[in-house]
Amino acid sequence: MSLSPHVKLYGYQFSVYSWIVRLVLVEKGVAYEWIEVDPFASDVSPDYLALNPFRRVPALRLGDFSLYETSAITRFIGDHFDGPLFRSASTFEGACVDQIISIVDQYGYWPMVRQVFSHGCFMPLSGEAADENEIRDGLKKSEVVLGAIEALAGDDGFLVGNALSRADLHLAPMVSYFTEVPAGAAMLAEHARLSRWWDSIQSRPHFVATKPDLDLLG
Ligand SMILES: N[C@@H](CCC(=O)N[C@@H](CS)C(=O)NCC(=O)O)C(=O)O
Repeated sequence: MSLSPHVKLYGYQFSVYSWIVRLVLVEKGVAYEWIEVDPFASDVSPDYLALNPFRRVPALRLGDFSLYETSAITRFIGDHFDGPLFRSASTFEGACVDQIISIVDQYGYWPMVRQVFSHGCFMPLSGEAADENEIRDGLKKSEVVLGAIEALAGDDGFLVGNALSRADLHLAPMVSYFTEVPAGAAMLAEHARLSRWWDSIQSRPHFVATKPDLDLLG
């Protein structure tokens, strides 16, 4: 009997990008093995750097096949494994999913996560000195991102169309971290459609089950 290779996900427990891939795997019903890699450590192993030379997480491995870059990984999971969820399609909706993922990656991650969340939550909890200027600048840049996605979001509780897509799961972990900071939560509340979306997405059982435990910090 030959066993098919199983998915190995290399990620960091507090990483939003690793969380996105975990979410897509569990929503799709794909079992995986988690391998913890801290990309901020000084001693990231050469074996991991062979998987991702940019020293970022996550990376995925399936037998001899390996992949990094989160949107490529989630597209692969949607298309490779059985079931209709997250199949890519060259339709209007497929393009809108890619558009939101790209906005999140290019304009959202840094201000929402690395400026507002890191300096407003992660660093204080870890006992590191935070910089208020980073929070202020991050909030200003996040406002543009939230405004753009608010204008694109649908009314049915999903960002694109009337069903869960990779776009929802790409944004949700970043909004979760952003709203850990009171000023971030207040900013999200000013966006009616995104607030409704957030209420429904954050109560999904898989979202709750995969949420990093920030109490472990510090
Ligand atoms: N473009 C990458 C970004 C991944 C990324 O930035 N991951 C963060 C953790 S959430 C990381 O590894 N950071 C390490 C660093 O900035 O040195 C992707 O889509 O996977």
